[in-house]
Amino acid sequence: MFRKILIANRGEIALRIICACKELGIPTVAVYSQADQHSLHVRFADEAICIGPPSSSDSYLNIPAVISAAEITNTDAIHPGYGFLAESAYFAEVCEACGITFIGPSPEVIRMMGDKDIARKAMKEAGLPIVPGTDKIKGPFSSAVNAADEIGYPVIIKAAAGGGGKGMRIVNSADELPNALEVAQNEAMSAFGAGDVYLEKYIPIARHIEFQILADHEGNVVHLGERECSIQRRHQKLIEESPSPYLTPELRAEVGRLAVRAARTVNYANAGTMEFIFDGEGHYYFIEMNTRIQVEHPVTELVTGLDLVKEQIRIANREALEYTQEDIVFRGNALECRINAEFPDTFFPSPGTLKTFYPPTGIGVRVDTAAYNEYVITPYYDSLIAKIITYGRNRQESIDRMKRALEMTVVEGVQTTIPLHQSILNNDDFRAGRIHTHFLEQMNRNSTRG
Ligand code: MV4
Repeated sequence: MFRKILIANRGEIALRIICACKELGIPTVAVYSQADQHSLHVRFADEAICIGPPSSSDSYLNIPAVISAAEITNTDAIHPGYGFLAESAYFAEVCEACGITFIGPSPEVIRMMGDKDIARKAMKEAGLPIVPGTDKIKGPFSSAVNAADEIGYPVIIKAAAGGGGKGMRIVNSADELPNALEVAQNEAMSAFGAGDVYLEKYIPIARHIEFQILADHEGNVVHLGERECSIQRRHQKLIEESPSPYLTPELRAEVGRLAVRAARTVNYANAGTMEFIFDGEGHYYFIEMNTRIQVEHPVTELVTGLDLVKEQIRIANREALEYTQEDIVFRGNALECRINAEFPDTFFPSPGTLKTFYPPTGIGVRVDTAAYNEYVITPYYDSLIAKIITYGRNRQESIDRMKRALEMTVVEGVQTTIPLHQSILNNDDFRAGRIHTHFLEQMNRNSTRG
């Protein structure tokens, strides 16, 4: 097993990785920015090294600083968590060149999945259905207009280097398309340093459902079912759950089999997620693959009983999966509410000091957080305060537990998403499982109408 693992991250996910390392008996190294010197990941790791000033680009994204911390501490593996360097193929290459194991897939597969247009083609090749669409738009916009006519409006422009909704733009007619393409390319260029965009048919009312897979270096691959992630604001997920109220056991097995086959085709090794759009008429389409551990991984852990972070570490250590698909049992229902420091109406961040922080406890409740009383939410990083995850024998029970858990949560000093979560949990459509990509807009329309 690894001598020592450096955690190239902060906040709740850094603590989550420390939990896994402690249980596996592996010493840990925390890295932290000057803004994070009083953080719990610094306190709970066996060693801690400051890697720079508060801004992410000078610290958590600073590859030479992270690698130096690993060398100084004689670390032989790095876990990147999510965000920051987690999907940097270049960082994975630098780790490899320095003789440090990157706890994630190969640089080649990160690079392939990081280009959404290439990922689409690779997954199509591997047998997954993809949304009708185009390659990267090259040359005059007239060719894009012709392609869009063929696909049929509405179409959606997506940045090839994007993902997670960044740089997306919906286009309803041919006369809007040239201008929208220009704007999208410029946006993509300034956000990602690459202006390439492609088109897909836009599925207006859809469900966003992702499949979790685990794959080792020997070609063993299992799927761990799905997470329903349709409830988002500004393309940030708000609530996730497993299983999806939409999927039958048959459909789950069908899509799961395809996801497993696709992962094997690209020689994937790590935890990974295939995102799909379901159109509500029996069709589903692959849209992108995430090559990291995700924020919402706990709901899958609760319904499968597996520890996904430990599995990532074992896989990176070239151990074989200890189970096959038949051993994976889905039991009960889990729900995750992301508690962010933000204004409930505008979704703008609300940084500040948590004057009181009392997380909920009790049966069926898990809280992943790095917050405490007097913890400061800075404007430098994302505004996540805590993930509250509830588990129940069925969806009704995990919803009931979530409602009481939110009532028994105290966050004073900043505005939070808790009131928004409470209105969602009380919404009849949500409770009936009638959720889709425009659920929040619809809920807000209905409530302002009275
Ligand atoms: C789509 C889509 C409909 N049609 N692609 C959003 C996040 C990114 N990972 C992919 N996303 C979507 N891609 C096609 N071809 C719908 C979404 C989507 C969404 C869109 C608008 C408003 C909310 C949304 C929530 C989840 C997914």
